[in-house]
Amino acid sequence: KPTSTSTSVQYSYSYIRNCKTTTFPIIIPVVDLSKPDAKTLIVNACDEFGFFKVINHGVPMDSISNLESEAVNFFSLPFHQKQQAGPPNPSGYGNKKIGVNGDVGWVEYLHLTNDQNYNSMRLSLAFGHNPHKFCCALSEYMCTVRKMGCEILDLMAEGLNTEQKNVLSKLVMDKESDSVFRLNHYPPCPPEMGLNNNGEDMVGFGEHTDPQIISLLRSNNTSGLQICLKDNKSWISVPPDHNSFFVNVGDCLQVMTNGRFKSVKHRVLANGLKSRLSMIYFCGPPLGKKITPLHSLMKGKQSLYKEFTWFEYKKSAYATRLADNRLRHFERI
Ligand code: GA4
Repeated sequence: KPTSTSTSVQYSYSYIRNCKTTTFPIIIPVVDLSKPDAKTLIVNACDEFGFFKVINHGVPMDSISNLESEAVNFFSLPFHQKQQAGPPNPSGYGNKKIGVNGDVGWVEYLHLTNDQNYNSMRLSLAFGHNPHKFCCALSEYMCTVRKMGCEILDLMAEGLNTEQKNVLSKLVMDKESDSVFRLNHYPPCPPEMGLNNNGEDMVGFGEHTDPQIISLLRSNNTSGLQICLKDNKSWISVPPDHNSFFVNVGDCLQVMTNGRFKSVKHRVLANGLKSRLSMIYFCGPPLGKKITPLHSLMKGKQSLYKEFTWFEYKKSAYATRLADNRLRHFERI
């Protein structure tokens, strides 16, 4: 594997091995949140793909473009200045390294928490002054996107006929909710590095499932995102759409539906020409919340999973590699 000596650290880059793409065209489900059939379409999409696109989402375009331009400014700062934001645990700047167990991608990122004061402190270290504009854009965006996420979760709960409509959204609305936010910047990958000798693409962000309940992704118009189908073999490229949001089912929701919805495996391929900027809000429960299947879905059935709290899941997740199946550890045998 080629290595590079950027910032005096040696990286061993990964290339996409499994490039089997489907021979038949797959249409990614689109849910119009303003239509009465939204709840049914959400449940169908989660059953089929664990993934869907949302239009008429109610997040103002201004709120999106303000944060996008602040993020573009941040990522164009010199490397040493971005590093002043500190390492990404929990809020801070990361470059190429993802997690602490050796995963590497052609990506740099800002990892931010729900705590706006802490985010603001970290960002001011990088800007060397009060990052007022960035912080305002960030908290406005996080607030409106969380609202959209909760609307989606309410529709999902209704579509699943749960006893309480807010059984999922209340976890995200809880002031203790452990939601996180991530800005990923994928710079154009130089042609000599983009493909290896076997013609395999450089990994931007390696394959993984998201740990939380759902993730809400918005990106600029650069391609790269792929999702894996339920056969666990076929990958499909998701055409970018900067006016819409994409929703991923995460591991928590897989457990809360007792395995009915599967968390979607996804990855990002590096792009040789354009940079990709994505902003992802990960809707997470409070740390002490027991993650168990929803009562209304059980009807006397046994849970497929051992009981665990979100804290216990996270503790074990941070010891895994990105591509690992993090729920296996909690499966009942
Ligand atoms: C994947 C989804 C989110 O980006 C993230 C990632 C987290 C991290 O970058 O710190 C993890 C990864 C993600 C799952 C396994 C562990 C933790 C890196 C890693 C190898 C912020 C998250 O919540 O889980």
